[in-house]
Amino acid sequence: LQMERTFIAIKPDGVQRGLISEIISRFERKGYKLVAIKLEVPSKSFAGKHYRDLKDRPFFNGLCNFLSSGPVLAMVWEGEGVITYGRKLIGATDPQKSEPGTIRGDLAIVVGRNIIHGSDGPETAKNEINLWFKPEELTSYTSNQEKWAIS
Ligand code: YYY
Ligand code: MG
Repeated sequence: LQMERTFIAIKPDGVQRGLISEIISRFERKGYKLVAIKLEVPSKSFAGKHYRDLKDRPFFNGLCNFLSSGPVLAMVWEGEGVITYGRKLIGATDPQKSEPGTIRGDLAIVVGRNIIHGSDGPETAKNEINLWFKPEELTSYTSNQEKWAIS
């Protein structure tokens, strides 16, 4: 059974605001395993690929400009239920509606600057991991935490 993986990215606003360690720690403390990480400035066309499902939305152009406006911290996290629970950790898309205790609820105010991306399902997780990472950039290792965090 291949353990579930999700694509998580700290957007340029989260990086510029110095929230990298705060955000990583929430996934790390939960018990999830980091299997890939890199900092890069995506091109606008790459941002368009990442958000291709939203290409007909009025905010698409601004969203792609924003994502390509500075460094993005791209990551892959692994663990049981990490796709769905990762979205719970992140909170609702609009930070005005995100619960306190979530990343967006605690750290963001407006939808256009909501600091973090997370895959919304198994298919998008697979596609986004493949878009952002080469297979050899994904590490495979046993975390010594596993026997404590997982039954
Ligand atoms: O997956 P998630 O990031 O929570 O929301 P999506 O509906 O996939 O939208 C992607 C991205 O687009 C969102 O994080 C902010 C931006 N956006 C926006 O600027 N205005 C909206 N009304 C909806 C989304
Ligand atoms: Mg989405």
